[in-house]
Amino acid sequence: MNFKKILIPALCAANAIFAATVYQNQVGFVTNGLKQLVVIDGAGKTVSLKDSGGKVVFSSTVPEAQSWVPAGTDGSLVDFSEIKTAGTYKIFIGDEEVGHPVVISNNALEAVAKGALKFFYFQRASTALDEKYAGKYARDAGHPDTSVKYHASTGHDASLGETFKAPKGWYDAGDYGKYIVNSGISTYTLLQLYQQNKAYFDTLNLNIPESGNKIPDILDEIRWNLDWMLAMQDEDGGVFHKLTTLKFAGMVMPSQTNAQRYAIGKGIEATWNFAAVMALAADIYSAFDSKFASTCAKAADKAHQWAIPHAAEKYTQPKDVSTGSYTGAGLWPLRIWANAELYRISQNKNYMEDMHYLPINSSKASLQSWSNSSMLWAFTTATSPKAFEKADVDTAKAMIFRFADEYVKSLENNGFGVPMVRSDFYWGSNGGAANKGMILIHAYILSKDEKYLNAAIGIADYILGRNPLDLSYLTGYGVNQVMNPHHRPSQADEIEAPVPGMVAGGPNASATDCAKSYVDGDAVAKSYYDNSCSYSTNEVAINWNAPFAYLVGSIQAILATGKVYDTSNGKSSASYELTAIPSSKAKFSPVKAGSRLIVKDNSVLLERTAPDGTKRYFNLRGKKLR
Ligand code: 9MR
Repeated sequence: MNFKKILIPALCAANAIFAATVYQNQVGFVTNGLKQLVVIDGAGKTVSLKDSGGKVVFSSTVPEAQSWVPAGTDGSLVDFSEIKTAGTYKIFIGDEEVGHPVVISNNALEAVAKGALKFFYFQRASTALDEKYAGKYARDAGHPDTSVKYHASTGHDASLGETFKAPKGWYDAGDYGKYIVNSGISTYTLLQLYQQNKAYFDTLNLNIPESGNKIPDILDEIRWNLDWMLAMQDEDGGVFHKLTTLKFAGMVMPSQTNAQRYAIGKGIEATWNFAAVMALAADIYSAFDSKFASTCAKAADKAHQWAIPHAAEKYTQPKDVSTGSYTGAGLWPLRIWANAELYRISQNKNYMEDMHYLPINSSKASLQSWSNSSMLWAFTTATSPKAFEKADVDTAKAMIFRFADEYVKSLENNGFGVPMVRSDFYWGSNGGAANKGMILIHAYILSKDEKYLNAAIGIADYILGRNPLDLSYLTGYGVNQVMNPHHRPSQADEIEAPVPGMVAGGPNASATDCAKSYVDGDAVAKSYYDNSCSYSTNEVAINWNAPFAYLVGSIQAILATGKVYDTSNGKSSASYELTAIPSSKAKFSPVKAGSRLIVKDNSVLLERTAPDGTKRYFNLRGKKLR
């Protein structure tokens, strides 16, 4: 028997059990920014970083481990921000090399910011992707959307078989649908990224077909989606909810699908959302294309005119449709957001009046998502103090700091330095994390207090590898990358590596698909499966990439330029004369919130009417009926 053969692997295994582990951002740290890593099982040992010549440039004792509940394991947070020289470093615990190379440079996050933005190019519908821009991911055009039918749910007579054109736009996610509600928040997030970091993005080259046309590439990319959104407005001003097939396509390339595409639904959520986004676009594009900008402003106002008398007309998913529903977005948050954006570009008091049809209450806010836009109202209002009344600006700021302070507080005694809690691990948790980062960046812009910027950096680090799976959730970037996202082109293109620059949805403690057996109640941050069968943990989506691009783009721009958005310039650069029908003149009386007993479907039910007009029914024991 060869004892050596048995002994050596056994010793190595023992070593592996007792060796410390390091989790870290696997992509890079901006030279003048916060730099942290997490050590597991290393308390009391010496952690050091050595430069490429083997010289120790940082050394410290690993502190006591502290808990971070989502990881299910304690960690010791080590801060090596004192290294201010660009380079690539190796991490050692004692004499043992651990973790991954640490890259420090002035533009460490620029590649990921560009990559996350380039994703939107890869998601373009109705065009071929040329090798010049897409490299090996070049593909044929799909979904021209020049012959889109009206589904009966749009209010059009579907039996006439009429079609209309709504090309362009971005595919929503791993599927080929285009959904107004979700593309609206994504577009707004990217517009804000530009608005707040103009100097940086004016010259950032994304290598897209429009590069070099004198318009910043990020705005060219956003325009691709705005053009589609504009085509989704019906003649009466209402906006169709989505443009999809009736069922999801198979796992094929865009050019291989030919099922009929429909405009589906026309509802208040899409219409408010559209109005808000178009109004912000009208401001931003006025500097580059005043005709287009004024088209956006008029479209926003027309949407508003439809919205007021149809304020309770929520989208419901038709029975014959099974693509993403995006139903149930809060109506009050949408309404205040759209009115604020419209007021900001016109100063027309009718919008202000409609924004205040209910008191704006900061305690009603929740983290922004496709289903809740109250923070989008807050971002715009808080950063435009010259455009809004002081009371509203104060409320908006209170909303931002309420969340930002809560996140910063959650970093106390937090072993991973990540401001996320157990309940943050839902479908699209990485998008939620990035959206928290967006709140923190706003708190930083408004206060210049570094604790907010640092907390935001912690979130970027988490997504780029400082997590208990030692995984970079951004395809194409990092040492251990996501390789099998639920993304049709990546699955069908026969290229091993997925399309780069995509943020995977992330751990989901409620996953019920093939990731179910990976759900870990004791370590929710591990409830993830890098397999394309898991749409609930491993799909990609524009509304997750957009806040991630906002987060890393803002951090890079702020640290590299040393400039922070000056909110005293937060007024709109253009002022539009808009019709703005006052809510009082519309044939619509705001509903009174409350409850009453009614007889319905042969039984006595409790009917609850929310302030936005939504009705819900309960039986007398309180069980929700529909
Ligand atoms: O992001 C959406 C998530 O909040 C929902 O829980 C989930 C289930 O309804 O749907 C997600 O959105 C998907 C959409 O319905 C269709 N395109 C892919 C989206 C990302 O998974």
